[in-house]
Amino acid sequence: MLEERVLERAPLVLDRRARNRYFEDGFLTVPGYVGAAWLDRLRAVVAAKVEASRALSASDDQFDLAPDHCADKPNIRRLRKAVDQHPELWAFAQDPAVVDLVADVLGPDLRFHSSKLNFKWSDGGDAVQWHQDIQAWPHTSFSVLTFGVYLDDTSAEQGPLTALPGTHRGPLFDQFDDSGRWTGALSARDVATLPTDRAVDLCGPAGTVVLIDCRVVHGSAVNHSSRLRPLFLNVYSSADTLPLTPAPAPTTRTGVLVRGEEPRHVHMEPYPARLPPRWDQVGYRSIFAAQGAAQAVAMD
Ligand SMILES: O=C(O)CCC(=O)C(=O)O
Repeated sequence: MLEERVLERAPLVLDRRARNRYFEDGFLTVPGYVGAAWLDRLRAVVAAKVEASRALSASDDQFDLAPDHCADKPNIRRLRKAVDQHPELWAFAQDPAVVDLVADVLGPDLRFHSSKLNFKWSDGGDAVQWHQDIQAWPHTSFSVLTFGVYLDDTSAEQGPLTALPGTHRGPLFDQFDDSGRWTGALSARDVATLPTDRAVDLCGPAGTVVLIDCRVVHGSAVNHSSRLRPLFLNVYSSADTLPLTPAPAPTTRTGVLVRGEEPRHVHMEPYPARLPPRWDQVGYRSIFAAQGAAQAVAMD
């Protein structure tokens, strides 16, 4: 849905200033939006998944594990396809308060796209390099966002999401290397063109929500603290904005309408959408795995 049309509607939960800020910056932090009852339920899922991961010595369809993961000292990078891994996670993704917030910036008809829970483990959890999301899953328009909720208090030392304001209005950068391999990250050459000194750390107490436009350049630093940084991330689009390619990690809920009505027309915004790899053929584990593999190739 066009931004102008969204702005004609009264917001459900955000005040108008906050909603305008989302459109100006390309992201918004909503401190403590998710309350204690949901946080308890989500943390119980996290605890159960950490226990379950102890039985594994290699990544699988559910868990993306760090190389040093072991039963005694689990180190999960990501719970993949999160809404398929526990009914509570799908219940949260459809909760009316969650969907209201998404509706405030994408409009009344909403579709679910994909889901993950990034752990960013304590004492060295991986950095995520600067990237834009839409290149991994191009859609017919830019009316797509990621809704992230921090399950614990998150400060600058834990490697919070970090975003560059206004970059959703700038170029879409190639996320392939010079040999045509997917890197999932901007090249150093492109990063040098960006005002990284204006980066904003998206921190907040447990329950803080971050909304990230699909084009905004963002990343996160290493977690140098002694605490995990669990962040549950779900992607939604306006219902009239459809994916052009198979999702990197499709869930059984991908494409489900979570609010409103099926549209009659598709919203198309012409833009140079370089096609990502055929994820349905080559597979996709996580941004950590993709960026790590690209770095290993670069160092060869
Ligand atoms: O978990 C993070 O710090 C970054 C997540 C992210 O940007 C992504 O998965 O696309």
